[in-house]
Amino acid sequence: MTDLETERRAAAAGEPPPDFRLFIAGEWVDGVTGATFESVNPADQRDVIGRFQAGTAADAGMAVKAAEMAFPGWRATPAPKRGEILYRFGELMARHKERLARAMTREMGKVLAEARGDVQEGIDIAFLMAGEGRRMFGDTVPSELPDKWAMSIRQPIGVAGIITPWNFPIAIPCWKMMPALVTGNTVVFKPASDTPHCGTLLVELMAEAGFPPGTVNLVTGGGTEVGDAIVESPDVAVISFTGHSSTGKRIAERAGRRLKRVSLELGGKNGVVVLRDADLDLATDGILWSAFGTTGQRCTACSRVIVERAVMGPLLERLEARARALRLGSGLDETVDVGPLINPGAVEKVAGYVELGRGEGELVLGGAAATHGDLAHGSFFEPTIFAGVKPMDRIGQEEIFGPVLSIIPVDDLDAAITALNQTRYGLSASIFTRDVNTAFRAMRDFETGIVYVNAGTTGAETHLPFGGWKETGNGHREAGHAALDTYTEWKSIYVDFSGHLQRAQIDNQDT
Ligand code: UN1
Repeated sequence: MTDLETERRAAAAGEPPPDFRLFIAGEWVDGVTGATFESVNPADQRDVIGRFQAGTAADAGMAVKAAEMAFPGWRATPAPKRGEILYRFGELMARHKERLARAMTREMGKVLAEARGDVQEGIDIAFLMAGEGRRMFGDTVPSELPDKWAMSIRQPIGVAGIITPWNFPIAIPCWKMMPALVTGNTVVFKPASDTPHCGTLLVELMAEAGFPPGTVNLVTGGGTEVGDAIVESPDVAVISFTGHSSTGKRIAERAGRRLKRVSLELGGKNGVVVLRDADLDLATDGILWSAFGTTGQRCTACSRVIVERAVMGPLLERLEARARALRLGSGLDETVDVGPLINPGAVEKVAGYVELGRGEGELVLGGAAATHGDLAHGSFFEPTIFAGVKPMDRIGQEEIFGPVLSIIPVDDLDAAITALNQTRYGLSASIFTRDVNTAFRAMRDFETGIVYVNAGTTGAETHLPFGGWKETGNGHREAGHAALDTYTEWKSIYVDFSGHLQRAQIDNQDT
């Protein structure tokens, strides 16, 4: 029997849910108040996963202190040695992949295949960043003066505050913590309140991998208690946050007052453009996967299809038939296509957008919470499609974060590019076309951080930069080498071995 089955059986037998603790300075400890909150399975609210410490500012303060104390030792550890611990952590995640994936599906709801992908993304970034321990390239350049050396190196900033969302509860914390740690920063990690179990399991493995006490600290609890304390702490040098735009803006304002570095990964309103020459079956596959995978709860989810009128009918027909056939249910059942939304509040929010959408487009599929049979115990919502949406309609503009797709008809490629860019977000976009010239125009003109050609809007790999333009973020990137920029300061170093004073820009000029 897996751990998960044992836990679920215990829960069903009425045993109290297990208690989990904070991880500070290498010890598992209770929060100062002893107050707890529960994490429940979104596919079945009766299944309580555990009780977690409702951390406070005091707990966050202790975690920051521990991270501060650990910083000098970790910073002084050679980067390749730090990288070895990341490798061990990646290997541990690989060994525990199935257990982590099942725990994720139970706590967050995404179907198992996707949960395995989420864990894999964590493994991938751990290995990528482990390698950075032996790279972390700077520049060595010729000096303009004789007998002088010029180079740049990266150095860690200090304590990194890592505040993560529930939709990728393993991958995103790894995206942030791996580059932070390999570059020599120490970490205070606050996982989303909907997925504290995933965060805890991750930190358990990090401790096992051998990160020294205090390098990684976990504080569960609410955003206004723990998150704000981390953001406000003068001893936290850099914040990395993924989540709602409104929260991101608040964090940026507060951190800005302290000139604290902040990396924000916020909303998206990702569009797929389908042109008249597209392979419509392929486009249908790509759109379905991007719109209804993870129940639409990806920052990269496709929520707009911008289609040339000439092929709107046949595309819509395909989408509707395929979306109608999607099976809803617990993601632990391998035959299920679409899991639940994260919680009842999300169902309400999505339902609100559907009401709004009724006045803007034509509802062609779904539109309601799914409550038949066992689904009544969870937060399920039917895959929903609106046709005839105009680019500036609210359902065509606002991030819904649920299984709601808007079809926006346009006349031609120019109109498609205009509509695609007519949003305040800019995370990912895709185009389906067989014309290479058209594909290159889209690659050049889409105002997004990620562009796909003949694929959906999801599926970024960990070794290229991930992030968006405009209000999707504030210019930083996760993943790839670009992630290192968030967690390091550049130091440019000049060594003069001429034995006399040489003045740059002056002594090597004739006048
Ligand atoms: C997110 O939704 O915040 O490209 C991350 C993707 C995934 C990551 C999504 N690799 O959809």
